[in-house]
Amino acid sequence: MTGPLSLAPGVVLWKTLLARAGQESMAADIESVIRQAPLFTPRMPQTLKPFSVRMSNCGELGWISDARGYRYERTHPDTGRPWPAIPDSILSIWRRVANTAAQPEACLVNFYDPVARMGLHQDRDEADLAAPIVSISLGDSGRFRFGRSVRGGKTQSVLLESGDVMVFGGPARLMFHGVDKILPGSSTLLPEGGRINLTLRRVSGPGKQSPHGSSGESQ
Ligand code: MD3
Ligand code: FE
Repeated sequence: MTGPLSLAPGVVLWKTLLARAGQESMAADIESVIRQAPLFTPRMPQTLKPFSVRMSNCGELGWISDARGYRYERTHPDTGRPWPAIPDSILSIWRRVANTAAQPEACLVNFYDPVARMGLHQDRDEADLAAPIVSISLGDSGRFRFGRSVRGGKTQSVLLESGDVMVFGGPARLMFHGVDKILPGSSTLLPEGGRINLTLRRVSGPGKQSPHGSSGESQ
């Protein structure tokens, strides 16, 4: 681990923040999450076109996309059960890099097979744009592209490898970003291959310090 690299204002990359043993135990934790909350195939709201990435979630809120739009829900779209808790191995990465006292409310689990990709988009379904987004990569490497806050702005690309952690905050929070390609066979972490990306987010507006027996305020 070489310390944080600043790639652009608000964009920080921690190469190999997780060494192999840490990657292995986090992969086992994610396997358990996926047993409780199976991967589903999200669809574009208007066209119903399936995403090539399959998804699950842990945390109080999970991101889903279907005919009714992009949104956060407390339960799994197929099982109807609440999402499993965010494993401690993942929360401890947030505490190390997010630089905020707030806890993440949502952890999106993206699974990329060798031909999956994610087109350039912004993450703007969250009321709290003050908190950063933290992204953890496991398994095969992915070519990640990010750019300006407007479509058509310049972009740069970076290879995200297993154990890398990225933080996007402040001026980078509404940047366009996506995953151009997966490099099959580039990691031995996941027995069946593929790439897992974990995206940790705050969702509720600032000041809504999630549950712990809170007064029950809602958005
Ligand atoms: C930059 N996932 O799930 S995570 C997503 O690798 C998503 O699976 C990608 O984009 C993946 O929405 C990239 C890194 C990421 C997440 C949020 C961002 C980068 C970001 C928000 C603003 C700028
Ligand atoms: Fe995104």
